[in-house]
Amino acid sequence: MSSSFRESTPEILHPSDALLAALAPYRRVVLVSHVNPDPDALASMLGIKSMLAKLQPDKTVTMTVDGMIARAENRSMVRLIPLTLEPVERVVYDATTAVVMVDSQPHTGRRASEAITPVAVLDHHETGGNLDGVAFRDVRGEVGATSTIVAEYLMYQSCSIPPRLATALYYGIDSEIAGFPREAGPDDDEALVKLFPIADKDLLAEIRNPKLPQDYFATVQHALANAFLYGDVVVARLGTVTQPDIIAEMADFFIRFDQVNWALTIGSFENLLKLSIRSSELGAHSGELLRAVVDGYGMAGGHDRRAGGAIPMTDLSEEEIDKVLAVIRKRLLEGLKKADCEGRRLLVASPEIAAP
Ligand SMILES: [Mn+2]
Repeated sequence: MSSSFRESTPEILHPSDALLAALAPYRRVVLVSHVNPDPDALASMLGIKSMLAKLQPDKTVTMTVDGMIARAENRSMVRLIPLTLEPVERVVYDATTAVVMVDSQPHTGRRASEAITPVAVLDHHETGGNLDGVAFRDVRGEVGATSTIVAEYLMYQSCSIPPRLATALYYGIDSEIAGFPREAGPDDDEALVKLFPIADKDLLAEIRNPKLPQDYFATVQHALANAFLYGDVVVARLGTVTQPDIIAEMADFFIRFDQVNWALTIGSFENLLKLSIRSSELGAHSGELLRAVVDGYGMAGGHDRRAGGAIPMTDLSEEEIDKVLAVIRKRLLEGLKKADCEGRRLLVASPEIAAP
């Protein structure tokens, strides 16, 4: 295809060509994602960096971390791939810097700062952000992972995908669509099939099975002791957690209970009350439900079967937090038409056996 043909018919440009064109005038690229990035966000950044290293090699490309790498699997991914990440608050921007946002959109409450408008946004979340002023957008709600989009770019651009990059992208997709029912499409499956033969399977196994800190088990204990059932809805309070991703992890845990179709977990981390919701049904519209539940208090968004939200609680006393949580539970149960369900503990306290 000649370049003049491309220029005269921009509508047939592959999105990767359009992204490269949008980034061409800049000397530096800063890759950003959502707070506490997950494997999909991390792999997407690595994939874009790799594509630019081949096709626009004069650029300096920086991958960033907003918040922390929290979950043990994500920490092992960063250590083992390995990934070099700059804390996003330390990055200095100038006129030659293009920000590329992956796995998130501006103004969705999922970033520490919205000060810089990205030149490009690649995402698969159904929760729309504010894309005003964003020159390049590739947002595909039907795709299960942003890494799928990035893998497609690399393959379309004939960029080599070495084993470690393939491992990262494979895990980015697989970890994102691992639940049941699957929120994935044919594009995700095609990417997985193409990446798996190249991926380092031993590295993948090591990333998936990291050692867990004691805090992890303490949170599990706290969650089990403070889980309540309302019909087929389980609501679990996790108290104050030492890493924020465990709130979603515990929602994934509780949704597997065979008596529930909905799980909501709530924990405090730093100055936020964080919520995570799961449904075991397709067509559940979890993101919309959670947005309605936290309306007026905070923000939420996500996918059909899973969503997350956060409520700032800097100025709230314990009493006020309890009041907010009571409203949240009431709204959730009303939204799910379970308002008349009597709450009961998931488990009775288990007796402690004398130490041997
Ligand atoms: Mn994602």
